[in-house]
Amino acid sequence: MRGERTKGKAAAIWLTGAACLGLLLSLQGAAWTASAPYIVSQKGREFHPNVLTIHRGDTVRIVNDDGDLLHHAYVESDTFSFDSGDQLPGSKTDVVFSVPGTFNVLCGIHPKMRLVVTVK
Ligand SMILES: [Cu+2]
Repeated sequence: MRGERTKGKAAAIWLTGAACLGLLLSLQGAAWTASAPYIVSQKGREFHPNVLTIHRGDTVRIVNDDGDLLHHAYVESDTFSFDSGDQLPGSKTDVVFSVPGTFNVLCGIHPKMRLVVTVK
């Protein structure tokens, strides 16, 4: 009798632990989904894609995969500004768009490069 009660308790603790783990994993999954960055390439002196619609708080990861070229992404607007500094070949730059609106991401080195990001 006593032994069975202990067994029941152990099972209850195990189940609670499993439920917590499940909750933790699902929370992590949700966080990962929300923060998974949008990848933008800079190959050929162009942003790919060059038009992007995202949600407020989303991250855009700008990847300089353009051979040995240097890039320098920036945003200049009344409500949101960003400056990557020099983007070395192979480097990745994360931009979190925290403000809704439509923004031009430009390159300080290549004036023809433009990425239009709409933040909802
Ligand atoms: Cu550039």
